[in-house]
Amino acid sequence: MLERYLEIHPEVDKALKENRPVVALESTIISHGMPYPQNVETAIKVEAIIRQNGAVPATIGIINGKLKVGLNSEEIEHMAKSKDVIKVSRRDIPFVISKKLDGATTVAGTMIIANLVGIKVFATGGIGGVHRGAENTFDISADLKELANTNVAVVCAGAKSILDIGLTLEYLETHGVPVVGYGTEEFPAFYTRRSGFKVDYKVDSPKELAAAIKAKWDLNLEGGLVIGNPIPKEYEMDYDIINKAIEDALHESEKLEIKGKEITPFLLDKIKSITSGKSLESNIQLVYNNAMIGAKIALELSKL
Ligand code: PSU
Ligand code: MN
Repeated sequence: MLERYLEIHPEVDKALKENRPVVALESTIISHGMPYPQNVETAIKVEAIIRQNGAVPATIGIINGKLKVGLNSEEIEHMAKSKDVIKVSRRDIPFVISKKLDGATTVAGTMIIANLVGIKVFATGGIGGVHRGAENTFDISADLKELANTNVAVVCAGAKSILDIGLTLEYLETHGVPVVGYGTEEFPAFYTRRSGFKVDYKVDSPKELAAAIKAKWDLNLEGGLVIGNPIPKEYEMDYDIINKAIEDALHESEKLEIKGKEITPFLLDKIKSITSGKSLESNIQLVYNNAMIGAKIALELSKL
């Protein structure tokens, strides 16, 4: 029945059948998270990093209504260039299928499709969360509810302060989603290694993490995990500079009344302009770092 909707790349399919490590990657980061051509370059290099670390990459997206697990390089190029690719979260999937559209999957969308085919580890940049001012706007990313329900471990560089990091962590706590620090006691804030908020557990090796992930799902403790992997020191941004840029970008979005799914892409683009591209360079580097750790976790999990 699922075959009707899914197209799994032969290399990914083979790896899954042989229980070899596979790492899922999202496509919203390509189509709505970074400009062309840095988006394609990043997407291609991320796949190479995953291979170098012993796993098979599976970039996930929707092409012509088919759920694709493992986009090829032309498909990645298409996601990166086309203006007609829809940002796809949970609610969008049925309609992008029925209307045979192209869709770039968010963290939530990617988790759903990864879970359908049994991919357990997913590497990305940052997760969506509770937006600042959510007490008025109700803007809480569907990524959080997906993390509550869907069994995929998400390696990210934390949450940006375009979000309310404290409320995001509260939401995850309520829904029983473990928030783990990879080599850190503090939840990272994407562009910076520190956020001022503690993680639930610090882990120091992929092996230790794999054991916890296995225990969680062996016991049917449904849902994902957030693995916060701080940006490497050399690419970290200055705390005050990035937070000023974020404040300015937020002001601009309020002035222009940007809402709903447009807001995260709008803010990312604004922050990039305000920092003259520095935030983009940091963003790219933290994704590489997450791909490496994601591959190592997938490798350890495949041994258990
Ligand atoms: N954060 C980033 N880059 C991104 C996103 C978030 O630094 O590209 C994307 C991810 O796909 C994430 C989505 O799942 O934005 C969240 O969007 P929303 O807040 O509309 O749920
Ligand atoms: Mn939202």
